[in-house]
Amino acid sequence: MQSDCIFCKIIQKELPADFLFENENLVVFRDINPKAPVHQLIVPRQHLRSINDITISDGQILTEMIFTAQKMAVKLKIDRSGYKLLFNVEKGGGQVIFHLHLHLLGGWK
Ligand code: DGP
Repeated sequence: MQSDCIFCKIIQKELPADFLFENENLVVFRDINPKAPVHQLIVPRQHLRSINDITISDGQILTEMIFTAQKMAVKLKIDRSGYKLLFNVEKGGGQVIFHLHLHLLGGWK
């Protein structure tokens, strides 16, 4: 938990969010500013700043984030029509919240 991190506060339920899934390792909630009909964020409970900060020891959580995205896509029935998974990395890569998260985007007609 990092005290000035919005996503840490959402994970701790100190700030509201529309939760879609959670377990002991990660949470999924709706993006407040959706860029697609489906726009969810898959967020590890552990505070990691960005993809730059991960090491081989974080492999398990990264794998779980991707499998969770796959599972959410099936649940939403967008798995066959298709979707995007996106990590923005640091300011130049469009990252504005510096707590690692995977965007799940889809649902276009
Ligand atoms: P990124 O640019 O990759 O750091 O994406 C951050 C996303 O987080 C952006 O699409 C908007 C979303 N977001 C920012 N603040 C909040 C919030 O307080 N609640 C929710 N649900 N989403 C947020």
